[in-house]
Amino acid sequence: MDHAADAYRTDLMTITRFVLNEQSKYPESRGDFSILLSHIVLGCKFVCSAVNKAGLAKLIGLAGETNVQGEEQKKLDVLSNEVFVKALVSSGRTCILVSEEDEKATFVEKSNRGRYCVVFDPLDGSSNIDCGVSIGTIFGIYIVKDGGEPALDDVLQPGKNMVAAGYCMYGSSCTLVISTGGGVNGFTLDPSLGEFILTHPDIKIPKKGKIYSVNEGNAKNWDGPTTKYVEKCKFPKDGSSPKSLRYIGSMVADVHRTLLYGGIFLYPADKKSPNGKLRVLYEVFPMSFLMEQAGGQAFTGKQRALDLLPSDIHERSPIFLGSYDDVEEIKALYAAEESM
Ligand code: AFP
Repeated sequence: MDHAADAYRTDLMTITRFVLNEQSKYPESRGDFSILLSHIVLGCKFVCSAVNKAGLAKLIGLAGETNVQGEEQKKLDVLSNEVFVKALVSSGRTCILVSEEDEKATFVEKSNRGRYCVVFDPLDGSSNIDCGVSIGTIFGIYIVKDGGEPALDDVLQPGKNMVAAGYCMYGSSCTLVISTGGGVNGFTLDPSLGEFILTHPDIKIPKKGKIYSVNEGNAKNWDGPTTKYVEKCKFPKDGSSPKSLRYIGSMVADVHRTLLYGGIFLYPADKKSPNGKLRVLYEVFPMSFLMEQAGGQAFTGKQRALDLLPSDIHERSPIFLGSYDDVEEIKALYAAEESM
């Protein structure tokens, strides 16, 4: 009998234990971040349960409202947003919230205020809800600047200033991936325990991948470097094998696969959408933060994604992220075009 393996299986590293261990490395810590995270975890568990029950509970369907981007909101989006806003406000550790579903930022009442600003997309990939394909929550966390009243400038900061970022994927299992700036760790929800257990410690993205992930339906309108890059993926001239194409259309799922298997995920600019589609604060930044922490790169076509300074809470940006060497190739193509 393998007693060592048994000990491992019974010595569960829950996300709470993991965060408290991390916290103990900073004796001056007041535990605010751990409390905030426990409220985010609660939101993720609630949304996971709602997503799993959606078909049965007839939650699927339009709620008759549209969000900031003019897209139809589904009931699950509305529900997820409400759950996260309430969980974050009630943590008593937040001061500003920016949600994909709300046109304006939420400023938390003074009596309930803390130091953290949370930017999030409560349910990303909502067009995949009705067919049961993986969807997810994405979040990034800033600390409010010192002194004075919290202001929009506290969230209009470059992504490199985030103190933590993560996502929760509601798929065949519920997986929470998070970084507080010291690497990336993945936790899987054990439904029988109701606990997230560390299943993917210290995730590192392969240096080079064999997969590219993009909506090729937009190819007609791409710029030169993107067109050349995808052409290279399909018809490499250096004798290497062509890359495989995988595209789910849920950023969380596409990025999760990229993080684990390597490769590149791109949502480039095109003639119709010169800033791409994905939102800087709660899609591009958190995913770029995770990629860099896992040893990969994230590039906008012009600069390191985490250096971007957003001027609007719902701003969009093109994004190329994934394995270090793959992003290096797209950077070289943009540099070559620039020098022409
Ligand atoms: P929805 O929430 O409207 O499904 O959009 C999902 C998303 O923001 C992101 O999760 C995907 O990566 C991207 O859009 C897919 O966009 P396309 O449908 O244009 O490929």
